[in-house]
Amino acid sequence: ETARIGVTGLAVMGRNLARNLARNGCPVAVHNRTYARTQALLDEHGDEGTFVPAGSAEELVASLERPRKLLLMVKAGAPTDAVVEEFAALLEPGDILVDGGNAHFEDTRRREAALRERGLHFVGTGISGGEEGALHGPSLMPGGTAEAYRELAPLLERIAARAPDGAPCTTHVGTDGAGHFVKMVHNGIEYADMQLIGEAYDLLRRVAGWSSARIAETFRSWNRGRLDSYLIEITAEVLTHTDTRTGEPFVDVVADQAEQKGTGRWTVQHALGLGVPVPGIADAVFARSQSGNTRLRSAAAPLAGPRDAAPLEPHEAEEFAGLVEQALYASKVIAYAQGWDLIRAGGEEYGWDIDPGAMAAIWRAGCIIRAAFLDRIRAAYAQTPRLPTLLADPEFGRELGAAQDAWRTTVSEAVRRGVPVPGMAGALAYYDGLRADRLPAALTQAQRDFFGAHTYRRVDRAGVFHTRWDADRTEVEED
Ligand code: NBP
Repeated sequence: ETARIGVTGLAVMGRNLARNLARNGCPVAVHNRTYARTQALLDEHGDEGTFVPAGSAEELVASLERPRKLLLMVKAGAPTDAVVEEFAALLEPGDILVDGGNAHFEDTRRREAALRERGLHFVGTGISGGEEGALHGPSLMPGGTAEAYRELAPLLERIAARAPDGAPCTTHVGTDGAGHFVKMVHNGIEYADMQLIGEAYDLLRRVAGWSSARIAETFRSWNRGRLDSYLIEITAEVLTHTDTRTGEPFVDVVADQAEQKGTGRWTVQHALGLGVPVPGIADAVFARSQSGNTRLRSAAAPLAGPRDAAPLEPHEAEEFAGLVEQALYASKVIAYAQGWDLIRAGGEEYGWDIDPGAMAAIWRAGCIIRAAFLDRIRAAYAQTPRLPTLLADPEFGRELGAAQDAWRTTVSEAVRRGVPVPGMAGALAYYDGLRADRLPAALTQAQRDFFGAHTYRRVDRAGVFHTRWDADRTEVEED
C-alpha cells in the first residue's frame, strides 16, 4: 500500500499521465496488460518520481492506498468494459475507478450505475490536451459523485493545467457521465473553431491572394489580439512549415480530405436529440464529410460558378484581412454560444448541475480550444449565471454588433467569388435568425396545418387552432 493512485493502460496517454503524477510528487502504481510497456516506462522515466510497477491486476490493486484510486487509460469501448470488469471484481466498496478514456457519456452513465450498485465509485473523466497535455497539464473534466471528487481533487488539481490566473483546470463537472458529456461538447466546439479558421485561411488565400507565409504572419498578428488561442497559434505554425520532400508550403501538399474520429458527430447527434441548434458544429462535421467525399466532389467539379477570380489589389487585400478577422471572431462567438447552449440542455436533461462558467474556466489552459477568449466566457457567466445565451452578454453583444458589417461583407465577398464559407455564413444566419422580429416559421406552421392538420397558434389570441383547408376554410379552435 505505497501508491496514492494507480494507472492501468500505459500507451501514450496513460504513460504521460503516470509521469505527470510521479513528477508532481505522487507515488503512482503502474500497470499494463502487456508488461513490456510498464518496463519501458520504468526504463525510460523511472527516475522522474516514485513508480510502483505491478505485473498483474491483483498486484496493482494491492499496492494502492485506501480508498483505492485507479485510473484506466485503455482504448474506449469494449476494452474499457473488459478492464472495468476485471478491476471491479478486485476492488472494495468506497474504491474509485476513474475512466480517462474517450468514452461516450452514455456508456459512462451505464458503467457508473452498474458500479454504484456494487458500492464502487466510477468517475468518467474527460481529458483534453493530447499527449503533451497529459504530461505537462491537461484540462480534466471529471464526473461521478461529489464524494469521489473530494478524494480525487488533490491529485487532479496537482496534475491539471494552470489557467493564467493560476487556477487548476479541473472541477467536478456533475454526476455520472457529465464529464464525458462536456468533453464531447468541447470537441464539437473544436470542430467548429477549426472549420472557421479554415474558412478564414481560404479567404486570405483565394480572395486576398496571399501566400501561406503571408497568411501565417496574419494569424500570428491575430494571435496577439482577441483571437489569441492555441488553434490560431498552431495554424500559423502549420502555414509556416515547408514540405521537406518538395520544398512547397506543407499545407499545399496535404490532401484536402478531412477525417474525423466521431466526437463531433456525437455532439451533433445529441444536439439533435435535445433539440438544441448547433449549426456551427454541424456545418463543421458536414464540411469534413463533404471534403472527404471524392465521389461527390469529382462528379460536381465541372459545375459552373466563379473560380479563381483575380485576387484583390494589395491595399484592398490588407483591408479585407481586417474584415475576415471580424467575421472569424463573430462566428467564433456564435459557435461557442451554441456549444454552451448544448451544455446547459444536457445538464437539464440528465440532471447535472453544470456550472457553465466553470467549464470556460477549466478550458482556459491544457485543452485544444484553450484561448484568452474563454476567460471572457467565464466572466460573462460569473456576472449572469443564468445567461440565456452568450449573445445576451452585453460585452459579446456589443462586439457582435460592431463586427456585423465586416462579417456581412466577408460572407458576401465569399459568396460572390464562390468560396464556400458554411461556418461564417451559417453563424451569420443564426445571428440574424435569433434577432429577427418575425421568422417564416409562421408559414411553416401554416403549411403543416394545411397538409397534416398539425394546428398552429395565433399572434392575437391564446389557444391552438386548425383551419379546415379541404372544406370551407373556417377556423376551429382545438381543445
Ligand atoms: P489507446 O487508445 O491506443 O489504447 C491502448 C491501451 O489500451 C494499451 O495500454 C492497451 O494495452 C490497452 N488495452 C487494449 Br487496446 N485492449 C485492452 C484490454 N482488452 N485489456 C486491457 N488493456 C487493453 O491508447 P491512448 O492513445 O493512450 O489512449 C488511451 C485512452 O485515452 C483512449 O480511450 C483514448 O481515446 C483516450 N484519449 C486519448 C487522447 C489522445 O490524444 N491520444 C486524448 C484524450 C483521451 P496493450 O499495451 O497490452 O495493448
